[in-house]
Amino acid sequence: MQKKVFSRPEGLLDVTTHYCAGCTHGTAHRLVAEALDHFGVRERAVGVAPAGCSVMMYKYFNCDTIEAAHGRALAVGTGIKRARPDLFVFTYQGDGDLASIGLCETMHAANRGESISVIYVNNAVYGMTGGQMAPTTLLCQRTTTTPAGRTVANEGFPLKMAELMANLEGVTYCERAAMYDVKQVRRARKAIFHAFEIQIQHNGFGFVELLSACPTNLKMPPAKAQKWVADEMVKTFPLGVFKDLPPGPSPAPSSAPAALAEEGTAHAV
Ligand SMILES: Cc1ncc(C[n+]2csc(CCOP(=O)(O)OP(=O)(O)O)c2C)c(N)n1
Ligand code: SF4
Repeated sequence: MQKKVFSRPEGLLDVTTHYCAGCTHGTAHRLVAEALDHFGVRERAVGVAPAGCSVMMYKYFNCDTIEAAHGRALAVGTGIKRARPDLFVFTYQGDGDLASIGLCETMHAANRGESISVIYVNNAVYGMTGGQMAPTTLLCQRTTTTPAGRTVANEGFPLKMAELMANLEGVTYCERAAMYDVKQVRRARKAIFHAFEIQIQHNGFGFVELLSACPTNLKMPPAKAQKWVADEMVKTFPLGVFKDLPPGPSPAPSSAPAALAEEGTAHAV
């Protein structure tokens, strides 16, 4: 009998995605779906979708999903997790969504140590809207809004989210991985699995930044775009684990504060 070595995870629906050829959103989706399967949380999982190329992830993931206004995935995720601590909540966000318009929500949810797993796909541009500069655009990188290349004087430095998140006390685990070759995909998979574990076993906030390729807006063929991630992006965004706290008492609120949970004790002010 032939041994089955590759199949579609249950966490992914059997549909064709709209992603461009060589876009690593598809790879990231598969890794998240594998983690949903592995931990058996698919039926109690809620994925919070961003505005961006992955806005239609509800068409691809075989679990409940909800759409947040641009950048507000972690605010929406906080509401879900606090109302229903039994659910498994993950956000899936691009760099424009998480690190630009949603930076405030991102930092505060992390600082509160919400029990949520964050998948942050950093492709150094605004993909969906046609390749404008993102907070993560590299210095000298040409985009439609930095046609001569990003400069420190005009646009400041690329924002390093994994480094920022690691400094927040509420964050339990934070890693930056990539997906430009098989070895890196395996590392990214491990990182996503660990972030899920941090929520499932320790009620903690886990953050995984995934360096990703947007061949369309880089105007490169897929293989060249992957090489660009490996050769150029990694210089600015070094890969590795930035924080991984040992299991301990969770800093995260697991439910609504007791005073508010008891009927009649909450007062309008
Ligand atoms: C309030 C608001 N402002 C702006 C937009 C337009 N918009 C949609 S997606 C996007 C950027 C997405 O870029 P990113 O998060 O990096 O995701 P990618 O498409 O690269 O995966 C912007 C600016 C919007 N939908 N809503
Ligand atoms: S525009 Fe870029 S990020 Fe969006 S689907 Fe295409 S390759 Fe992926």
